Amino acid sequence: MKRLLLIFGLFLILPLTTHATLIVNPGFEDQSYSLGFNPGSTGLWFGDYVEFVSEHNGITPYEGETMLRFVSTTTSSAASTVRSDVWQFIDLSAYAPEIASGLLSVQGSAYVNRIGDDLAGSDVLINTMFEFDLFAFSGDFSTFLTQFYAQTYLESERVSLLSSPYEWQMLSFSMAIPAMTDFLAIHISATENVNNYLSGIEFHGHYADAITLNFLPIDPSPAPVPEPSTLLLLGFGMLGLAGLKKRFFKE
Ligand SMILES: [Ca+2]
Ligand SMILES: [Ca+2]
Ligand SMILES: [Ca+2]
Repeated sequence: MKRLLLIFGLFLILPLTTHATLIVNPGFEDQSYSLGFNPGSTGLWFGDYVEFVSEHNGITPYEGETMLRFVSTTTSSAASTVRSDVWQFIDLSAYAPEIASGLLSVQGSAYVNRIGDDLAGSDVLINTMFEFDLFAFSGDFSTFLTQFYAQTYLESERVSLLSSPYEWQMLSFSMAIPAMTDFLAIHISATENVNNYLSGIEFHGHYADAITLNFLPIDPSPAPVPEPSTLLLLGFGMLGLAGLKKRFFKE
């Protein structure tokens, strides 16, 4: 039994260690982009009107030569909504056995930056909000929009930030992958939470770079049952420890 669990454990962890990140083009270095919300492919950024730029408004990419610049809240330069959305689908079919085990978690991180009110011109104030989230879906990614609007996805996790100007700030989350998951959709956005433009350029200097999404393998072997509770804590591993710490000491 012990040996079986060990083999299972290795099987679980081996394919994961070879993947640094699940995101394709994580730093927006490749100009590939699909304008709109039915890209027909995984591993490609898609969504509202954005640009991949080098130095812009005095802000340089967090990493590499280029970064994402949010421009408009829709797929054109004239808009009436409030969020510039960029997505990528992640096909998890290669990890079906591990996902079925229900033991996989992922951790995501993204860097965002923006100009300050000094460059706001007649607008006086610049929008400050960024959001970063992840959705787990069952089924084919062609059902994304239908499922998204019907909120029939399996799980979601969101972090948001009222950002500071001229400073790369990190957003991060972790999420357990539900056992029925077929694909993930990672999403990053800038929101018009201060000035809402109905036409023209909606964001005058809002950027993102270095998006990551990595598996956090959870040790499938059963925790030992020692008497002292401190030893029991060790059995949960680093993830569990961090989670418990948060829960116990945050409030
Ligand atoms: Ca970059
Ligand atoms: Ca939008
Ligand atoms: Ca708008």
